Amino acid sequence: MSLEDFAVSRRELVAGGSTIAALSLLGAPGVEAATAQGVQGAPGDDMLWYRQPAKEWTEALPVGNGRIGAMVFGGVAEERLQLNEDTLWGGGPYDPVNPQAKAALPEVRKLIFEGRYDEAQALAKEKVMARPLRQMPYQGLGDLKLTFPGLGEPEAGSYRRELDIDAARHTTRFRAGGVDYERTVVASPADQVIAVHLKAGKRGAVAVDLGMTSPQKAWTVKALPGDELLLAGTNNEGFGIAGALKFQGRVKVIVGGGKVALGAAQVSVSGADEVTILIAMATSYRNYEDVSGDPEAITKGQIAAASRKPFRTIAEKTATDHRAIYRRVSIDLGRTAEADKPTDERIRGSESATDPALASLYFRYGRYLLITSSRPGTQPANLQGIWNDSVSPPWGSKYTVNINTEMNYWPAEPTAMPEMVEPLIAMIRDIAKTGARTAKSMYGARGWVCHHNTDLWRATAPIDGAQFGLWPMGGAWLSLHLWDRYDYGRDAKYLASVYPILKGACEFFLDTLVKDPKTGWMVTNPSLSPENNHGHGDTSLCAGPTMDMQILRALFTATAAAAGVLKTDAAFVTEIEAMKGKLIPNRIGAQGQLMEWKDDWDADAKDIHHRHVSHLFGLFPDAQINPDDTPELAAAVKKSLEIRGDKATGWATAWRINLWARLRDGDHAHRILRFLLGPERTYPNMFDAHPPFQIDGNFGGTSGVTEMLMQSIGTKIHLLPALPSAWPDGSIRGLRARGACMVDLSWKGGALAQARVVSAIGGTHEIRCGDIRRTITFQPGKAVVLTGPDLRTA
Ligand code: FUC
Repeated sequence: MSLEDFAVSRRELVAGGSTIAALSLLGAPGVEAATAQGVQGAPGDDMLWYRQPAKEWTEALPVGNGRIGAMVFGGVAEERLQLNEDTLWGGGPYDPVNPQAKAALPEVRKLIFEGRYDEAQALAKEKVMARPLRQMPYQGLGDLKLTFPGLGEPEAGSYRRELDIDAARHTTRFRAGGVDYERTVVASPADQVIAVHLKAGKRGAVAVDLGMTSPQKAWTVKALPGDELLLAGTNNEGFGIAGALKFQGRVKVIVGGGKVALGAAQVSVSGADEVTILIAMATSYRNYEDVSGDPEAITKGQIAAASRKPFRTIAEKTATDHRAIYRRVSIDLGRTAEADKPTDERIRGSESATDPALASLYFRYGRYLLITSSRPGTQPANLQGIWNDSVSPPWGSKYTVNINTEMNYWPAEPTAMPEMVEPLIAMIRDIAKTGARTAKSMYGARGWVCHHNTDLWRATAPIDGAQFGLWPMGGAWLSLHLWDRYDYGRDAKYLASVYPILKGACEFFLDTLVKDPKTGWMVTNPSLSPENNHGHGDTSLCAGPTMDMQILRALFTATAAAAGVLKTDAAFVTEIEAMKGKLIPNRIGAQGQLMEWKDDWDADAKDIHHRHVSHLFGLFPDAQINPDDTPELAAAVKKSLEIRGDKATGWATAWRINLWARLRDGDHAHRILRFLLGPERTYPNMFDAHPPFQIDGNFGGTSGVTEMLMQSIGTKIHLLPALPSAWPDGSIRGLRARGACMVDLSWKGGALAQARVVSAIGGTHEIRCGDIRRTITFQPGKAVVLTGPDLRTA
């Protein structure tokens, strides 16, 4: 089956009906085997829990079905559910290419080649950057407020709120006035609603008033017959682009016993035994150029369908659908008594206590967060996944594609969540179209381009300051995820469907790479090494930074490999291979570091501890640099990492973990991981702190733990490449490696105990542990068991 077969239109998605069960086959029968095998750790190890309600948003806990989400505060007398729908962004369809850009670019290029970087930046600011200069922000939809009249303080020690990340369920429990209360929240992918259930240990004890508000500018809320509350509005304008979306949040109250009274904008329940609240949300967004959807019809349909099911059915189906993916992987890094403490206390103790299970919880939570923020048919996970209460969130809560969006998807393939990549692939299909317009009108080039950000409307022109935005590599980097999807799953039909996009990404560079007058290498210009001021002038603008060259090598290599699989385009392959040979190679500078730029400027950079480590892309996520094939370059990367230092923003800290893992220094990676999991980089709700909240660090951290335990590079599978001494005994099951492989492993006393590797399609792989290497030819679907650190086969 191909990914194409699963492409779910937004229409089907919002109409409900789960596609996930079928998707478990996606591109890798190996995934199925993992599902059957999945075993979880000790009870409670899949739990975030607290002894007090959330006060701040970063203490509240996220539920989501990929499309709609809620942050649950767990209040006693008042509960707040902060609500999101993933297509509620500012503005409407727009194309921001600056009409003056094409004419101005030759002069910008010339200034850069002449070393007049500040002048190049000034000209780019005036004539090249997008209009508007900013993209549209992702925004909050509203709040559902539940007020519980007459409810007293909980009895001492009785309060607990928890997020069960295995069942995808939030529960608040407490005892007040001698009565036990329990409130449960789930976000259902099958039923496309958020469902809340309120119950009490005494008949008639549930009383609640419901009201709604929105951070949007234009909205109304009213109570409707049928015990409904309707929040309806239009989205905000953004940077001069008029709002073009209608949205609705529809809430239905279903009571067991008791009475319901409707106010103008309030629904009140009294004397009930139990209450179910269903929340549906939708906008009129259909795709980046079509806003003709009908949120009224969608939310009505969803509420009508979900109302026919008891809460328990919705919650159980939510758990089943979630577990079908979540339970493919299990992890055990050891457990101490720390694991019995509330989650916020454990985060506070990350750097002082011995709590290996905190790292496994972070790993599991990363998988939970991707499953709940990116499902087939939804938008990809943005800078905040889908959880955002603001109308002007940091960096617009968009898709920053000079690292952040890519990092979101790093754990998807290795930790067996290939379906979760579908929204990213769908977005790449879109920006290949909008980016073709940008390539043509801005550069006069074939193919397509996306600069360092995109949004719901798939804008691809360069935004923000030229020193951040004038970077033509975002689309090329994203395209590598198209290849990875194939390389892990090996579905040739899918590959054929994305090949034109890979080819288009290459064509853009065949047309725009220019010869560096000093060296003769072919380089990008204008470009930059994200977003690092090189100190020659006050800018980052330059020609041919190392990262661009590395991304292009990876892109040309992947495209040539894809053409090879599809037996197509031999002449084109010759062309890109030839161009690959003209790119600047990775080089070592005067400090022994990997040079970040065409010139040895690393020591001149304005901030030598800069968060971005763009030029180390070649070691991770790519592998063109690695300790086996390019030991000198790997040593240079190490030097660069030492100069940069370990502490950085959340995502940048997470990247460093992956890099040290690729350098096979598990203890160093682990030290950084403990910092990432500590209170400076992790909020009480375990969301990554850039700061502020940015979800990429969660996903980068999940990937980092994976890279410490298993690395899949080409046809090589490296077991325990960077096992830290802090995790002497443990196991991980259900990981995936390239070539439709699945890997289970366990270790004892810091050495491999047993590994089980199976490839759904067969093929030859080098399995490695320490210095021991075995070349094994696998039969499709037949597992090979390797025992002990010397990889004995039976
Ligand atoms: C890049 C980073 C910032 C931030 C933003 C969303 O621009 O340099 O640190 O993560 O993306």
